Amino acid sequence: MTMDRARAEAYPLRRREVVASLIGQRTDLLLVGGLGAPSNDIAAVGDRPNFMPLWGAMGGAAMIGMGLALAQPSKRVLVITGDGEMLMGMGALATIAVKAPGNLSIVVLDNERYGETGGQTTHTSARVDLCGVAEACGIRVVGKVVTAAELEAAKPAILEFAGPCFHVIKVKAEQEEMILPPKDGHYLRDRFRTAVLGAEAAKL
Ligand SMILES: Cc1ncc(C[n+]2csc(CCOP(=O)(O)OP(=O)(O)O)c2C)c(N)n1
Ligand SMILES: [Mg+2]
Repeated sequence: MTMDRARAEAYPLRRREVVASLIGQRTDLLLVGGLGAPSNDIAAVGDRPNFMPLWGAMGGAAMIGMGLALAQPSKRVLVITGDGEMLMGMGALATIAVKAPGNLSIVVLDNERYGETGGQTTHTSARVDLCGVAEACGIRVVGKVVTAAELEAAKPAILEFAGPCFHVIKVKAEQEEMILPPKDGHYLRDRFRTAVLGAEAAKL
């Protein structure tokens, strides 16, 4: 198995710009961030009540997004996670395809690395194709993005199309400044529940 270290350094898209261009100042999306860099990317755009960063639960982001999407069918749920995190919970794609929440969209920022722990190459730097896995599972909308033009073209699918939607966005392997979201679990839970349900209902 060849792990290609150099390729990801040459990908044109930069993760911070990708995330900023996807979420902008939107407060209507329910955002789930995979642990580490993807959550930092969202925090760099702006930490908001509609954002649930995961500080652990590696491999669980897509499944947490699925539960949220099923529970809140009138809201768009966007999961932004990393390739290492998605690889760890790949089985989620089968369940997501079968439950098929139309309001769920998953974006994998694929730098072909475990960035957080020192940049070890992941299986996507070799032969593993997460879009192929999602397609084989039967996820309705699947796309791979490498260029800025492809990102623009994919935006309506990522943000609006009836899903489930799954996109792999190849991003340059680079270390960004750490901009950490809040860490306190109780605070994050209460803040997110209030954002989703309103202050009164969130108290129950
Ligand atoms: C179960 C578990 N294993 C390992 C870790 C350590 N860990 C934290 S983040 C991370 C890498 C995440 O890689 P990826 O999802 O690709 O994100 P990137 O930083 O590359 O954007 C690892 C291995 C962990 N937190 N939990
Ligand atoms: Mg990664």
